Order: sequence, then structure tokens, then C-alpha cells
Amino acid sequence: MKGKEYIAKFLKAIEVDNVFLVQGGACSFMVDAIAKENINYTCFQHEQGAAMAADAVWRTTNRKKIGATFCTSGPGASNLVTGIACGYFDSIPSFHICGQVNGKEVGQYNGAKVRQAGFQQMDIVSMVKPITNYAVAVTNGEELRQELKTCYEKAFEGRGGPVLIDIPMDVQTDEMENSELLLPEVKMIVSSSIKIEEIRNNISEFFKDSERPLVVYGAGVELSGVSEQLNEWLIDNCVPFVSSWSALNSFEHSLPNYYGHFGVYGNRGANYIIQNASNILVLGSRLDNRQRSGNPKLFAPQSKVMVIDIDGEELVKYDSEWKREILDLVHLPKVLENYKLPEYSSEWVSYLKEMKEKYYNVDISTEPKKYKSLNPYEVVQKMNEIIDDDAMLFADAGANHVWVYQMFNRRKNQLLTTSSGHYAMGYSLPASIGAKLNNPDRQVISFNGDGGIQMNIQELQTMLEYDLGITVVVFNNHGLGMIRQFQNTYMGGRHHATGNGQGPGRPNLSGIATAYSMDYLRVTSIDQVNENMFKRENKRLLIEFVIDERVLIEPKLEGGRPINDQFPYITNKEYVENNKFVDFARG
Ligand SMILES: Cc1ncc(C[n+]2csc(CCOP(=O)(O)OP(=O)(O)O)c2C)c(N)n1
Ligand SMILES: [Mg+2]
Repeated sequence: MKGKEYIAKFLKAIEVDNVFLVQGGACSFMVDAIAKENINYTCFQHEQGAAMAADAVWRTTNRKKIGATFCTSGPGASNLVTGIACGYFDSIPSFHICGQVNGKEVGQYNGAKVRQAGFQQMDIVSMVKPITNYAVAVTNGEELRQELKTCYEKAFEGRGGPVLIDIPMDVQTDEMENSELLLPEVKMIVSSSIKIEEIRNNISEFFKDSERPLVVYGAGVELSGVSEQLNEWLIDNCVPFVSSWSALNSFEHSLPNYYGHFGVYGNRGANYIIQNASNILVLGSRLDNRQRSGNPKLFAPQSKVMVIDIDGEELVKYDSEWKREILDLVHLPKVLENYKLPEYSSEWVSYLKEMKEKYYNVDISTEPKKYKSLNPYEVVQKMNEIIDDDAMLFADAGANHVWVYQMFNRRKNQLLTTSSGHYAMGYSLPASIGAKLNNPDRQVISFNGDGGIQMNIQELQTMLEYDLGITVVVFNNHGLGMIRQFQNTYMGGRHHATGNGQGPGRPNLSGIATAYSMDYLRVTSIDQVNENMFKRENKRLLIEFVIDERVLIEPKLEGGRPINDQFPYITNKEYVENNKFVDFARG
């Protein structure tokens, strides 16, 4: 058996049924081989699109399928990098298989350290080492056999993440000495009962006599496949909780004991709740600076905090007073089994309710009215009502993302995701394509800004080619809104490189829709947002929501302040009243 045939057999064995790719000499033998094995492939226009779509496979198949790419050497491989980083920072497994120039060609340089050994040769492995769980170059058939297996296993190790294998063309075309299929081992997760009991006892000790308990729901819970169990525990025990950005996909937002997501762009009420809690248990969240603010010392300074995470390195960064436990959250249900949160103060219960009533889905921008603009918050609210109960939503980077995340109320079977940690503009569209290819019967909506849509706009062609009925939404605020707001705060409102006339410029979206054979809808008033939007023969739809460029993200934390003091600033009286349990001087 030749290397290329072995690769195809291996992919079949690990149930990869569709490889995302851009063709090139160094991967063409592998493409030929998978086609012979009846494995599908999807042609993207750019390798970044292929990598982002592969990232979405794991996110949208209930962690059952791993996305895979093929690319050619050199520029094909370097184009993958941003997509790979999206997966690494969000702990999403994906499998990248890169062609490389012939190994024999490299040999002819007698080991000389030349910049490039052969046309389009590049050391992709060194480039992606810091953003993969594992990256390796193979030089012969036996290494190929061993390393394909190792790569697959490493993608699921620890936090999970992308893996990459670099395969020279001659390894693809040479006969293998041993071609017996070497399958990955499914590692049984061994749960140490001692540790589980110890952690349960520590939690119990932590919450003992706690007057104002709170749980922070992090993405690690869903990544470990235990969100259903945690949700049951939270509901059964009436445990108040707030969520990180990435955990917003893990539970129904209508749960009465859910009090919003917190952080720089978080809900104002949730931020007060964090700062006023006496005991905060953090489950599988790395508490990024978007959550704790740029000045983490001001995050919950008067609370006791306990963090449980799979990644010990994440725990090192915290204040020494905080309690920490390393635990793979697959064991969380066992830890919480039969553990009941002790009763807590009724004052806390009424405070939680008050914060929710005052701010949850209420505290939204008043600017649009002033400028007679369509209100993006109202748009999200309305979209929320009219989309399917199992719709899949992708957000991009920028104000458009924050508007969706601040306002969207996820129903049980809906999917809401983005590239949270890497926050790459251009993620939403190719990710939606990865989702639709794996979920052809579900409604898929890709939210974008007018800047971000430009980053992978070429993938509208992929949508057309494969007839993928995706709704592409563009919030057109005529520029790079999130950065413009940053410039308002820190650069005296000088909109260099972000604004109308001094920014990157935009094509006419109606023309774009025509070019890619999409239906197009330009929305300037809220009554245009209704069910009829989706009732059309051509399911490829581009909706442009026209937003005045002065419309902001509200609320938003500005530099140096604690998370409970967001812009637009509330009165001192309201601020003091909200800090009911802690004395919190204003920044
Ligand atoms: C690839 C990439 N480049 C730059 C940025 C920095 N950035 C974050 S948000 C943003 C503005 C995006 O503009 P747009 O897509 O129009 O969204 P808006 O904020 O206007 O809704 C920029 C430039 C980024 N996140 N990703
Ligand atoms: Mg914009």
C-alpha cells in the first residue's frame, strides 16, 4: 500500500467523511486517494476558510466528528494558521494534513541550513507548534503510520485542540513496508475516587456558611460533555450562576437561576452580582481579561474564589488567596453527586432578582433613537423570536458579535458560537459553512460586521458551489465599529483607519449578493425583521442591517475600572445601591 492510500484508509477509520481543502501539487496525491476511498471533499477558496470550517465541525456535531483539512506546502500551509489558532485558544480538536515537497529534494542540500529547500517548501511544523496540541513532520511510511495515530490521540488530550501532520510527497507516493492499519486508542478516563471525594469535600467546605454563593459557568463544562448534568444540578439546587462568553452555548438562557454573562462586555447586573458574591465557584473558565478586566485585581476583590480547571497552568495566574483544583470536568457530575448547596440568605435571592429585573435584556443602547437608526439590539431580539428552535448562530468579531451576545437568549437546542479567544474577523462565514455541511437540515445564520465579512468573503462562492442555504447577516455600521468606540474612549474620537472615508472602504453589498447569486435584503426599519425574511426559494440570503455609525456597544467597560462600573455611567446613587453587600469605591 502507498502512503496516500494509507492516509485515506486511516481517515475512513476515524470517520472523517469530508475533508476541507484547497488543491495543490503537494496534496494532490492525497486528494486523489480519498476520492478513490469515497471520502468526500469540499473545495474552499482559501485555506483559512477551510481551517475555520474544520474548526466548526467539532463545535456543531455535538463533539462527535473532528474536522479535517488538506493543504499544499508553503502558502497553502501558512494560510491555515489563523484558523488553527481559533481552535487552539478555544480547545477545539481539528486535524490538518499538509503536503510537503519531496523529502529527497531536501536531502540534496547535504543538510545545509538553507532558507527554502525546494520550491514552496516551508517549515509549517515550527510555525504552528505554539498553537497546536501536536505538530509533526514525517519522513517515511512507518513514521506516517505511527504519527497519524498519535496526532489523532493528541487532538483530544487535555483541553483538546488542533493537530497537524506534514507529509512529503514521496512519503505519499512510496510503498509502505508495513501498511497494517494502526488505530488510535480510545483512552478510558480513569477517575480517581479519592480525588473526587477530596474535591467534593473542598467544595463543601468552601460553601459552608456562605451567604452569597455564585457559580461561574465556563466553556470547559460543555467541552467535557457534562453540561446537561451540570444544568440539572444547578436547577435542582437553585444555584445562582453567571456565564462566560464561551459557555453561553451550554444552557437555556431562560433558566430562572441564570443571571447573565459577565465581563467587559457583560451584563451590568451580572457584573454587580460577581462583585457582591461572597463565594464564587468557577467551573472550567480561564477568566480571560475580557471577563476580569484589564485590572484583574479589581475582580471580585472581596469574594472568596475557588477555580476548578483541567489546565494547571491556568490556575497559576490567580491571586494566591484563591483556591484551585485541577480536574478534568468529565468528572464533575461525580464530584457534585449528592452534594447540595447549603441554604443561603434570602437577601441574596432578592438582590439577584433585582439585578436581573433591572438590567438583563433591559440595559441596551439608547443611541439609535437619537440618530434615528435601526437598533442592533432590537434586531437581535427580533431575530431571536423568529429563528428556528434549533438554529445555529455564528458571530464574528466586533460590535456585531457583542450585540448578538449581549441580547440573544439561547433556547435549549440552539447553537451560539464564535472564535472566542482568538477573536478572528472572518471566522463566522466559513464556520457556518462547516456547520451547514454537517447539519444540512438546520437553519444556519452567520452574523458579521461590514469589516469582518470582507476577510473571507470569497467563501460565498463555496456556499454557491455546494448550494448551502445559509443566511449571512451583515451589520453595516460603515466601518470598524468596535475599534472606533475604542478610539472614542482613548484617542479623542480620531477615527484613523476605521471610519467612513478613512477606513478600508466597502463594496456594495447588493452587488456582492448578485455576484454570488444570493437573495439580498436591505433592512433599515425593525418591521422589516419578520418571518417572511426567510420565506424564499433561494435559501442563500444576504441581509444587510443598516446601522448608524455612531451606535455603540452598551454597556462596555472602559480601562482601569472594575467590571461593575461600565459605560454609560450610572449615577453615584444607583452605583452605591447596586453594591449592596460590598463597599466599592468608584474608580
Ligand atoms: C483578523 C482580525 N483583524 C483585526 C481585528 C481587530 N478588530 C476587532 S473588532 C474589529 C472591528 C471589526 O469591524 P466590523 O467587522 O465592521 O465589526 P463592527 O465592530 O463594526 O461591528 C477589528 C478591526 C480582529 N479581531 N481580527
Ligand atoms: Mg462595522
